[in-house]
Amino acid sequence: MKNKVAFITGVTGQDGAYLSELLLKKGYTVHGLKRRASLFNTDRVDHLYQDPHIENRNFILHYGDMTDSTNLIRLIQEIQPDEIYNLAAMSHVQVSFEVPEYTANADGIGTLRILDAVRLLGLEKKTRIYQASTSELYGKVQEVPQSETTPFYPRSPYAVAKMYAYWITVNYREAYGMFACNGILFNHESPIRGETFVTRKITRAVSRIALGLQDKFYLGNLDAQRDWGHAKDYVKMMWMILQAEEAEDWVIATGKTTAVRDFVRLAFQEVGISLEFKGEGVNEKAFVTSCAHADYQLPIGKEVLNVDPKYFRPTEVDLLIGDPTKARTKLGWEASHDLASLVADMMQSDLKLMQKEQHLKEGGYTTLNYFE
Ligand code: NDP
Ligand code: GDR
Repeated sequence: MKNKVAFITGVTGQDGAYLSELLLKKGYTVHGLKRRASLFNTDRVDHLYQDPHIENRNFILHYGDMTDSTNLIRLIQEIQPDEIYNLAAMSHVQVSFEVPEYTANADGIGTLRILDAVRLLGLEKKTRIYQASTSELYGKVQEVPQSETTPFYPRSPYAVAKMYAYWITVNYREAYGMFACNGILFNHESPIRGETFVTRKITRAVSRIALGLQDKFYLGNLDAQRDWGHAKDYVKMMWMILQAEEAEDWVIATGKTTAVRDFVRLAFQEVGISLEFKGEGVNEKAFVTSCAHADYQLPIGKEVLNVDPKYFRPTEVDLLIGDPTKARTKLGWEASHDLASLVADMMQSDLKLMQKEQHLKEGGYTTLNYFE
């Protein structure tokens, strides 16, 4: 049987990298869309890279952009994919307030460009499409836990753009009989999560503080509650959604929620450090109360976290908690990581990374100055 062919937009992102690994293991040929950048931007998939001169490559990257219809049409025509995973997006909620029009173009209209390319090329019956939808669609709390039937109330330009993408996917499915599905995924993290999302920001900072490389760090809203899972579990579900008998929309979540403040506590616990939080709102701070690990000793009472209002969003999503019953019962999806193992995985990885930084610093190699 011929290997299946997948096209992944956003292949250089967190999910794109894990999904590529998964599909390659399943014997797929994987084509990925990458953006041209002035520096290499393929760190997360470099281990999958194959020399373009070898024959029968099964991992191939193409230049392109979600804002460029002609590029997307040409690539889909060349690749003739069995499955498209549309993961590319300007995915940072706070940044979307700074670049709302671009976000609408890449995340909203970008999805239309993919769907319409498939239609235009007459691939409606061949190509199955996964759309990376998000729990941000639920926004202002209408009901908890949030399921496939919970009404949407988006609270950021990112979420509004993703709402267009959600409905245009449903519309193309209904109008043209396409196998196009939304995975409404709740937050999922990993050691390769972007450094400016809150979990990775925390695990990086906690590792650096524990190793004496940093004094303290700053966060925004510590009260926000998120349903955090592991990205490795969630990309499995993306694949399962496209193997289902019928094209449908699916919530993927753990069903448990945790406040940002408690994620901070858990990360510090990984290095044996306990904290006490004092004060409220912008005056809240965290202090060290005990250090149980011989390698990570900080002064008792040391201030390690402050709140900086610059990280507050103009409109916030206060509480996300998903109900994954449909995915569990109809597709048999089970997460293999709980929050504790997610935090442990991220902390182990960041501690290793920061230990390298520590060695470089001790050897006098920390500042790379290209102009010297
Ligand atoms: P990342 O931010 O890690 O990756 C986004 C990817 O999209 C990167 O490869 C990025 O390229 C690419 N990209 C951004 N803009 C464009 C563009 N204009 N043209 C082409 N490529 C572009 O996101 P994740 O991997 O975390 O998320 C994957 C998808 O799932 C996103 O659509 C996100 O919105 C959605 N999502 C994520 C959730 C999560 O918790 N992680 C939850 C729910 C939905 P580059 O590397 O060059 O920046
Ligand atoms: P989110 O993730 O907005 O849920 O979107 P993020 O990690 O950015 O924020 C989660 C919550 O933490 C609060 N917060 C901070 N966030 C950041 N980034 N930096 C901070 O310093 C900070 N302090 C507190 C935020 O206010 C928020 O409440 C992610 C993205 O991956 C989206 O693409 C995806 O659709 C959703 O998850 C589901």
